[in-house]
Amino acid sequence: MPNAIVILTGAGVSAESGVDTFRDTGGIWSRYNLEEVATPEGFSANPTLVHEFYNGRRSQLSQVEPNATHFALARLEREHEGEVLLVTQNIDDLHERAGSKNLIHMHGEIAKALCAKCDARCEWREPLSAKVPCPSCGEAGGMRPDVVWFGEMPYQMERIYEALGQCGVFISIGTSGSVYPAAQFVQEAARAGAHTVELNLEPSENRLDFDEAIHGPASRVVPEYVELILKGDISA
Ligand code: BV8
Repeated sequence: MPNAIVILTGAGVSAESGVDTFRDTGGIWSRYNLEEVATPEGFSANPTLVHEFYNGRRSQLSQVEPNATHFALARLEREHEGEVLLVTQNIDDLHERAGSKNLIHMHGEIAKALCAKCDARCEWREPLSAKVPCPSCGEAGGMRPDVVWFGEMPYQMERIYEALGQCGVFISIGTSGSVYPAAQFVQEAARAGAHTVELNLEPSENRLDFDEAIHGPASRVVPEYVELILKGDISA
């Protein structure tokens, strides 16, 4: 696919909107035990704790706004002549609120709920608990946030790998490169001959896998890089 661009984003793109990251100082995993709140085993052991963890993050959605990074990526999708696929690890809705449309939430969305009993998904912006009955099957006790926990298969992997195999440029933004399979996307893209770029506050764990890296706050480096692409200085 000529001029196709694949972008991977992580928590760092929402940091300047006031959404906590996971592994920075004071991040989410320094306050919560990942095994207890982001695994199926943790959910079955203590659904109340897991619902409280996600209810807190869901309630934050209405208090935060997209930042310059989200808007720059939506502009790139609108103005770039080739396809731009945005794959995010984030479960917030800031990319879509900034106007991105060709978007995959590979780790799910906190504004959606999933019924473990009937597999129905629905928009959900209210607090969830085991008492909430599923709007589809009416059963209580099965509702969970529609997010991908550790040990679960991320969403739309086939479509992602197909796009990685055909893109001219792969850009990874605001991610520590510590969670798989997302952290391997750069190698998939490089195998297909793409130019690979890391735009991050600091070098990520897989920095050496990238052809190019620009370090600094996303709200500065991403709009600048988008400008270079749209001016034709970076050939996708
Ligand atoms: C899978 C849930 C296989 C939603 C998340 C044992 C069993 C099974 C699997 C494994 C295992 N051991 C290892 C694995 C693989 C595992 C994994 O990778 N573990 C890690 C810990 C080693 N992966 C999985 O389990 C995945 N599934 O492998 O399935 C399978 C096969 C067959 C059948 C079934 C299954 C599932 C992974 C998804 C887990 N869910 N979240 C939620 O609660 O959000 S992952 C979690 O980490 C978040 O989703 C987040 O997106 C993700 C990555 O974190 P980042 O986004 O990178 O955030 P982080 O804080 O780490 O970094 C922020 C970066 O931003 C930093 O670099 C910082 O410098 C930068 N930054 C900060 N501010 C700014 C900035 N940059 C720019 N500007 C700024 N202003």
